[in-house]
Formats: sequence, structure tokens, C-alpha cells
Amino acid sequence: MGKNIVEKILAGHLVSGNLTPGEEIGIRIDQTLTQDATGTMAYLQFEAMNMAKVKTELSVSYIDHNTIQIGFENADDHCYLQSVAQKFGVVLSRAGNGICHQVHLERFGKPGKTLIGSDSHTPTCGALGMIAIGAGGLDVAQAMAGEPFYLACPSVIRINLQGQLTPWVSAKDVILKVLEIFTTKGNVGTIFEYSGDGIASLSVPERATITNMGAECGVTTSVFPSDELTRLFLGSQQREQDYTELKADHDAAYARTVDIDLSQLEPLTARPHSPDNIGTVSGMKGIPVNQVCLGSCTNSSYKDLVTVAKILKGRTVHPDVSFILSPGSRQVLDNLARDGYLADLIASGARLMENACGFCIGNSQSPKSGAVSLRTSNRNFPGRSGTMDADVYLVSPETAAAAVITGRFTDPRDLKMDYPEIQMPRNLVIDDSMIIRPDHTQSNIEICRGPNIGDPPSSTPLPDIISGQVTIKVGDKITTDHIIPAGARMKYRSNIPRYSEFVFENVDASFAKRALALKEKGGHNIIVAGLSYGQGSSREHAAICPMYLGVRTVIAKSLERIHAANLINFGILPLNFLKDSDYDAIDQGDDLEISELKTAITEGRKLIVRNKTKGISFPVRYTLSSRQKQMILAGGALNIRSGQ
Ligand code: MIC
Ligand code: SF4
Repeated sequence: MGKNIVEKILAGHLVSGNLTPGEEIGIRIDQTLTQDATGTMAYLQFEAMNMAKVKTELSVSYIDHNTIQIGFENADDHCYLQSVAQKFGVVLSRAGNGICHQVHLERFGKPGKTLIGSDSHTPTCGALGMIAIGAGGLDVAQAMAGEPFYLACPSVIRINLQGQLTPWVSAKDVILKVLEIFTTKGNVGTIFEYSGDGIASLSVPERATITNMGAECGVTTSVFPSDELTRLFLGSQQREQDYTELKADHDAAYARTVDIDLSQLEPLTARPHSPDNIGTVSGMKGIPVNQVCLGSCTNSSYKDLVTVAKILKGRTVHPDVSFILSPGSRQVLDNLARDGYLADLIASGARLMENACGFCIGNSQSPKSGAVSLRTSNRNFPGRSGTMDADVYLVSPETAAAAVITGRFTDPRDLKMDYPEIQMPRNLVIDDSMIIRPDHTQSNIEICRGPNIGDPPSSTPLPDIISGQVTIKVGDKITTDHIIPAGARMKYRSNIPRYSEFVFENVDASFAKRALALKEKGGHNIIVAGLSYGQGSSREHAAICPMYLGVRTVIAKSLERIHAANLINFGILPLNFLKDSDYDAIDQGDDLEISELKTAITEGRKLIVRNKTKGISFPVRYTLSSRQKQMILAGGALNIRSGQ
């Protein structure tokens, strides 16, 4: 039988296990990426591994998230990252050069290669025919040290795109449709592979919008074939030599096939407060809009921004709207400027921000109280914008532009104008002067360590009895933004004790204090959660900070892939309820006990949780490979390395 694209790439990189869905496999990693908000911790962990240089074909460190620099903390992190990159042979993309996923797509991604990145939207590069996976910083550090990346072998779902998009409907509407079909939960352990005649009309940046937001479905990654359009894209980046063709065999098998007819799609939106809460834009018609944010790693290609520039040319931003523009990369900004489109955008009243994550991560441009904000980014979790009661809708650039003009939710097909035809420039301006390549002739590079740079965190081995309290009980779809907020708090990423004060800040502000108090009395903190716990970002701080506060286990109805791996990496035991009624029977504040942990886990026996407050017991399940059991017993991956 023939192979699909995923099988071809995985088979070429397999170092352990069999390609049987669900079984743990180890794969060789060709490329890594980090960004500054997760990168400092990843490099601190890499330093602790005592390696002379990274062992990958390419590792790139991006500075794109924490660029606001109020106080010394962000700048301290940047200085650390620049010096550590020089020391260990890592390429550095400086602040101002753009958002990691956009820049990696433009300058570094290669068909057929593997990439892991300490950011959940790393799958963006699947648009180039890569297996590109988001992971915790520690997993990325291990890959930089030349170790395999371990994951449950995914099953492959084929998304068959047919037909062509109609005017005013674009790639964002395709992925919103995918989110409507698959939702944000229940897709752990799968990969989306795109195929069908519809892909012939989707350029690489359009494909990237689709692979980027596959992350919201919780899939391991998404991948497109590498075809003529890939060759054209790489050629426009003066990288045609990086092109290889990659396609599925005609008799390749898939776990499931889902057909989407592109010609039937209409402009869609993800309504507050989840990327899978899909509705039609025409259904929202007339809702007053206060803010429109264009950019982020989802929708800030040259084509996206030129489309908006052409729609806005000669018009003025509606007086009730604040229109924010964050180009995805310096390359996009350079080309917009050269071709005159930037002038059109500025003339219309756009507020030009840095080429960085900015509004998307809520570290700037929080909307007013109760605002309606339309964003071309990928997440609209509650509070992520920095304004707790704002209603954030995710939309395409076309829908965003329509609201900029009218001040209301408007179906862009109702704008009385022709859909702008965009010609990609023949010669893009390519300027890598903000990318610093390591100078291998230099030795003795001193690492720049300001006061914001702490030590990598550590934990103690798993006790034989977890005895403690349900310090918090939460419901379904708790995101890492709920667990540890980013935005204004993100500057403490390199300072774990300080950042830990904000765990569950927007869910229960007293959590951190209560948890620390119990830890100091020798008790263990237990988190009880519903479905799909740990959705969203890859930030390992959602595990490290709870670990610091003394959390030893999370008992959930289900957990998302990256977060579950991060918990294990930091010695927190992820457990699953067998019955929903067991979840219902627990209350916050209950005293729980799980005993004989070491022998039960070593021998693979089931665990029983005793609820001492209620006088009842219930069994729980865990899925740990033998490698993960070792990590859990040792209290985390770093303890295994240091031989604790
Ligand atoms: C996000 O979009 O939530 C982030 C910020 O890019 C995160 C990474 C982080 O928390 O630093 C992600 O998606 O992994
Ligand atoms: Fe940055 Fe937003 Fe993309 Fe995360 S989703 S990498 S914060 S632009």
C-alpha cells in the first residue's frame, strides 16, 4: 500500500518505535525554533545539559513576543538570548524582524524536514510540506541536544479540498470551517493532511493560515503537499534550491477523509470566546465594532495586507474603530512600503505597530471595556486581549477591512467594490540583516545574565503517597491562558517564583497563595479539571509554575497533548477520570490521597484515589510510556539528566 505525506516524512526520521497510531515513536529533528517568551527557559535548560553546541541542522531563536520593554525584564531576556545563541551555534532573529512562524516560513522552512518549536503555532510551516510540531521548551532543548522528539504516533485525517474559493472568501474561512467541523477538542493524536484539486489555488501563505490554526483543533500538526506553488514561493524567497516535491501516493490510506468544497464557503467568524464557536459573518451583520486588529502569525502575509490596503485605499477608518496593524515580518513591511501599500494603510488611519505578536498576546492594544474587537489572529480565549469583558471575534482580513470602513460587522461581499486582484511582486525585497548567524570562529562567549534571568526550575522525585487537597476544581476547555496568563504578566517568564503568583489569576486569584500555603505545610496540591484541559499554547510555564506551587497531579476528564507532555516533563502526574460521575462527586477543598504510587506506576497497575472528605474512592487511568514513567518517578526530565 502507498504512503501518505505524514508517513513518508515520519518514516524517514524514525529512530524508535513503529508507525502504529497511538504507539510512542521517537523522531529525529532537523530544525528547531524558539521564541523569547518560552526561549529563555528552553536555553536555560539547554545550558544545564552541558553541550558545546546545538546538534540540529538549524536552530533559530526568535525575539518577537515580549518586545514592549516596560521595565528591564524583556531587554534582559533579549540580551541573554543573543549571547546564548552565539555561544551554542543558534541563529538569532532580532526584535523587529518579525513573528517566528512567518519568518521561519519565509526564510528557513524546507519541505520534507522535521521542525519542533516552543510555540504551539509551529505547525504553520506544515504549509511547506514539513512535519512541524509545537512542544514545550524542554523538549526543544532536548532536540537541540540531538535527542529524538517523542510523541504518540498520530493517525492521519485527510482533508480533501475541492473547487475554488469565491471572491471575498479566503484561507481564514477555510480553517474556520475546519474548526466548525472538528472543534477544539477531541483531536489529540491526529494530523490533518490536506489534498484535493482545491489546493492548487492556495498559495503557501494561504496554506500557512490553514496549518497555523490547525493548532486550535489540538491536532499534532497539519501538512500540505510540496508542489509547484511551493516551488514558486521558495523561488520568490530566493530559496528554490530548498524545494523538493512531496506528495501522497495515489493509494495512500487515511484514518478518515473529510471533504470541503471551497466554492460553497462563505465569510465566517469565530465568536467569543473560543475559536470553534463558528458563525457566519452575514449572521453578525450590524454589530457595532470598536477595534480591528490586523496581523499576527495567522494572517499577515504580503497578500493579506495588500488586500486590506486595496480595500481601504482612499477611505478613512470609521470614527468608532481603532485599527491596529502588526505586520508579520520585516520582509512583509519592507515590501508593503516599497510598493506603496503602507502609505495607503497609514493614510486610511491604521495604527502601525511593531512586526511582533503585540495585540495577539494581549501585551498591548487591549480594547476598551465591553468592546467588540475583530482580529485576524487565532485565539479569542476570555481575557487574552487584556480586557476581561471584551468580545473578540476572529475573522479574515477581508472581513476585518469591511468593519474598518463601516464600523460594524459587515459581510465583505456587501462592499460595493470588486474583489482586489493581488499580483505577487516578481522580486520581493529580501533582507536578512536582522538575522544574526553564529560566528563559529569565536570562543569564550560570555552569557549576558541580567537580574531577570533565574535558574531553571527543579522538582523533587514523586512521593509514594500524594496526599493533599483539591486546591482548584475547574470545568471544560481550560486553556493555558487560564492557567498562567501572558499579556502584562509575561515579562516574568524567566522568573518562576514571581510568575507563579499569577497562576489561575483570572479564574481564582487566591489560588497561588492557597497553593503555596499548603505546600509549605507539606501538603500536595491537586487540580481537578473537565475536558480538554491545557488547550492552546505550548507554554511550559503552565506546568512549571504549578510545579513550583506544589501541584503534584492533575486529574482531568481529558488533557491536551502539549500540556500533558509538559506536565510529565516537570514531574506532575496527569490522570484521567474513568467516569464523569467521579468528577461530579469531587468538590474544591476535598482532601484526596493516592497511595503506593511508585510500585503501581512501575508495574503499570491502576491507581485508586481516596476522597477522604467524602469517604469514597474511585479509579483513575494514566497513559505513560516507560520513558515517561521514569520522568514522573524522578520528578521531571531534568532530574533524570542530573541523575537525581
Ligand atoms: C500564544 O499564542 O499563546 C503564544 C504566546 O504564542 C504561546 C507561547 C507562549 O505562551 O509563549 C503558544 O502558542 O505556544
Ligand atoms: Fe505570537 Fe499570537 Fe502567533 Fe502566538 S498566536 S506566536 S502570540 S502572533
